[in-house]
Amino acid sequence: MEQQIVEIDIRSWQPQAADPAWIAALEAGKVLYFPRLAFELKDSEKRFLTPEARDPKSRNISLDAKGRLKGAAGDEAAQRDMAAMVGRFRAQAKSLIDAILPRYGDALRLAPTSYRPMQVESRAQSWRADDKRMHVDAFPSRPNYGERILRVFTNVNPQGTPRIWRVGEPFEKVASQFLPRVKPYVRWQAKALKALHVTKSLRSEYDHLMLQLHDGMKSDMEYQRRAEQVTMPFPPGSVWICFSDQTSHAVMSGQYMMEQTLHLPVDKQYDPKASPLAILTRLTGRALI
Ligand SMILES: O=C(O)CCC(=O)C(=O)O
Ligand SMILES: [Fe+2]
Repeated sequence: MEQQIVEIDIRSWQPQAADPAWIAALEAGKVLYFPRLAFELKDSEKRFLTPEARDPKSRNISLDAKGRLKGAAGDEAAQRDMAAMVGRFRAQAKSLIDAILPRYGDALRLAPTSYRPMQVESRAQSWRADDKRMHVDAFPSRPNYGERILRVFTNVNPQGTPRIWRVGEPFEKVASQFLPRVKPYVRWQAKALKALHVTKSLRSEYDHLMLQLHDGMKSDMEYQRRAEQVTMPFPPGSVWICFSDQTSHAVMSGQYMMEQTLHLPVDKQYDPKASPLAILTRLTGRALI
């Protein structure tokens, strides 16, 4: 298989370099990996390196686009300090994206920043929610009509434990295997889901197909074993970026990670033809949004 992970030796969150080869690789669905780019925790923030940082009633800790921290445990002062830590990662992730992908610029829409202090391998989940199975990201309740999901990850584990991912085959290969098996899109069903508030807007055929790929991949254990893939341990002190709606990925183990999600309209990509929307439109031969 063609190399799915591209290593980049920059050490600054505001690098001077923007390399067209990195841009093309990212938009082709590869993972950009920065082995020597660390998100530094202040000494006073190391107290948050415990699963107890999370409110047990929440799945995740996140800082929303308005700067409100959700899902955190602790008193007001602790929550303020945690919001500052997550907010600093947000600023650094954003400055990295701005530096290496200058044309995305103002077209990027900031989504929540998450801090994930839980151990991956000890979490029991339904197959559909289980990110230990390779998948492309697709969200059931929020149709996005082809808008991209760009994510910046960093491992902040203090014990040297890597975050181990599997990275699968290119999107077009995934899509061409699963499209023949997808359930057809039914418009009245999409309307019913909206009326019942299962979705926040009408689920487009694109969104339907992306969910079918997500579910098709995760529910097929034979595919999980047999599909071409590489296992990649991301060590603490490293960063990796991918379009998670395009890159087939799974997380196998690890603990303490931060992640920034950004959304990008397809037409603001350097090469919109590389997008899942363009690929699925070409493979199905019809308009999907
Ligand atoms: O926890 C991780 O490292 C990644 C999980 C995942 O699949 C995702 O965030 O989309
Ligand atoms: Fe994912």
